[in-house]
Amino acid sequence: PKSGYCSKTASFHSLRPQFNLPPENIPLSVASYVLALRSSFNPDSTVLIDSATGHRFTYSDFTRRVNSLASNLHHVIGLKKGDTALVVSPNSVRVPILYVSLLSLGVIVSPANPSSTPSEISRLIGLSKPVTAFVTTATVQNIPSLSREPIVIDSPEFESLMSRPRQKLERVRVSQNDLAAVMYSSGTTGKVKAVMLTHRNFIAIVGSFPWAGGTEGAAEKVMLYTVPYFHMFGFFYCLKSMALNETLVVMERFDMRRMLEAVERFKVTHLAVAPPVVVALVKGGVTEEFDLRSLVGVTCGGAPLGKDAIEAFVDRFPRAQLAQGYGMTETTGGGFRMLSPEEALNWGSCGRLLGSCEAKIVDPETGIGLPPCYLGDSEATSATLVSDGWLMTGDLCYIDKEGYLFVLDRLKELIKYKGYQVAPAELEQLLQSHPDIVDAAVIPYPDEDAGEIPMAFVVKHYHSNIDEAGVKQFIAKQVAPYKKIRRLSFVNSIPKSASGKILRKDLIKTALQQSTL
Ligand code: 4UU
Repeated sequence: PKSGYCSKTASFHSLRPQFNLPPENIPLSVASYVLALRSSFNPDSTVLIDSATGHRFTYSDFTRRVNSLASNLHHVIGLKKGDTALVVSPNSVRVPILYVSLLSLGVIVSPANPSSTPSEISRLIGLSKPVTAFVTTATVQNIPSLSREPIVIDSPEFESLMSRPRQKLERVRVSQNDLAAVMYSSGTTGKVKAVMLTHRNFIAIVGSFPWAGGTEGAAEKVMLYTVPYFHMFGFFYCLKSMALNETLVVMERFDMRRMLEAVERFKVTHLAVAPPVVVALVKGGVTEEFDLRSLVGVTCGGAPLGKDAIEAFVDRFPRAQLAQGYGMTETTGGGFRMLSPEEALNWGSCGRLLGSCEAKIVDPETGIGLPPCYLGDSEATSATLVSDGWLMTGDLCYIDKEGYLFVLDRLKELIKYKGYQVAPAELEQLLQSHPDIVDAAVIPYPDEDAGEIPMAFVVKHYHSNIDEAGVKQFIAKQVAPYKKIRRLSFVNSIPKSASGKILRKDLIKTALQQSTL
């Protein structure tokens, strides 16, 4: 059938050409896989451009640094296969070089948000048990002591680790089923979890871009990703760009004006962004000051993109294709994407299944597989569960007859602030730790710029005179800025189900009613 739906298994198969994974028993790290694909292209092609300095790294510069760094990390620093390394850095040209080096050694990469507080980092370390951390001069003070000293990557010492190998490195045998990365996600419930992803997971995702290893579509693509490389979207996109002969323009911190300057200066052809950047691009006149004619594609994902933003974008940038992608940390970023101009015309959808993926739409209450076009039950509860090898996304979706995915709602307890995950349960626990707070609930509140902001409902002690600013500050001191509580309402009680579960949908309704009064 057109949609790829198979009634026998109640699952959807990709409509794209099937991608053949390398045989499982061949040792292959995703680093070797990426470099092998790239090596079929011109060695003088540019892999990275530092947007701040304009410095370019050709493929030969890049591989020289990767090899030198890998050798020194092994021989000088003592990292070895199976070790885990935390990486706490904003985007920089050093990050992709570090990722590929670590992956080639079989060292497990564990990237964390550089805006995390020391207590947040400690929690992550408790899960992933890294032997060392790669940090920057700005993040080093947030790292508790580990068995090895942290390595500061914006330092002259790191530069020298990248520039000369002390000793030749024997090729490390990495099996495809070895862990490549441990990334953090709250999944469908509140607690942060360490997601284990193998080299084969990444090979399957990178290799399922249809032009992998071929020349078609690989010409002269200049990419700029505002999405952070520590998040799955940015992480696997870096690997994909390195593999597919693309040039990656690297910007340390998002700034609209600097991004547009970089598009003009480096003739950027594609952007990968979260929805707030699309909203900002169509708002305000700043885009008019720049020559953006090089731009032919914008990929957006990580959170829902509103219909208004899509229409305004198509109006403002008629030459640029706006393509959506849907994925999760738990799926190695895999899932649904738009990969052609024809697919991108399907506004509001997230595209079609990647060649290496399969999907099932199940009734959230019964778990029974549903055919195309069925809409689920929005009253249902969500639970993360992996049964029969399937991963529960916690999203309310349907797939239409042409195989396009539409995301209607999120059933799981997750707030997406500018595409970043904020777990309500984490904030609720912090709120409840305040001596003046009796009970609390946190919900996503719609916001034009951020998509959603964390909003708290707080029941305070009858004798307490703590105010809104006091509560907000109490939380702000303990969490990364993107998790801050940005809206708050004091209430007498938190609505709960008979089993004690917070009735979030009721609170969301209350919040929206309050705002329209
Ligand atoms: C509505 O956000 C991500 C991954 C994003 C991604 C990956 C590959 C984007 C484009 C791409 O090509 O991962 P997490 O783990 O931070 O969050 C996953 C959740 C999903 O379950 C869903 O609720 O983020 C939400 N989400 C989306 N929602 C992700 N993409 C979309 C989307 N529309 N396009």
